[in-house]
Amino acid sequence: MNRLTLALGVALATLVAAAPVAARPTTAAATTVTVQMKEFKFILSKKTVPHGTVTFRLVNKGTIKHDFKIAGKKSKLIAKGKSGTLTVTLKKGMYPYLCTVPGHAAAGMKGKLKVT
Ligand SMILES: [Cu+2]
Repeated sequence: MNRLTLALGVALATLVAAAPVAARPTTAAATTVTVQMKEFKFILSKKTVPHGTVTFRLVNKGTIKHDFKIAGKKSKLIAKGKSGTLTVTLKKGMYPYLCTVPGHAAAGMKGKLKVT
């Protein structure tokens, strides 16, 4: 074994040892926020969430269909008594949310979520 082969071997061993560290997931947390929907407001279980993946668990406690839109993503319409989810990745900032059924946001189905 000459010096070059030895150096290559050491470099390879270092790479292999370093690989698991690089493959580790980021520290960004996954958060779930329960959103109660009713006429005409949203009640969120959290008003502030850490940045990262946020799953909104949407529960319609009202009597008509509602949806939930945040950060350009919109859930399907959720019927009375039904639930659904919407998952988004959020960076730091303030994110307005609303129900896109005509008239609902104006009636109160809107708000802002703070992402830290
Ligand atoms: Cu609505």
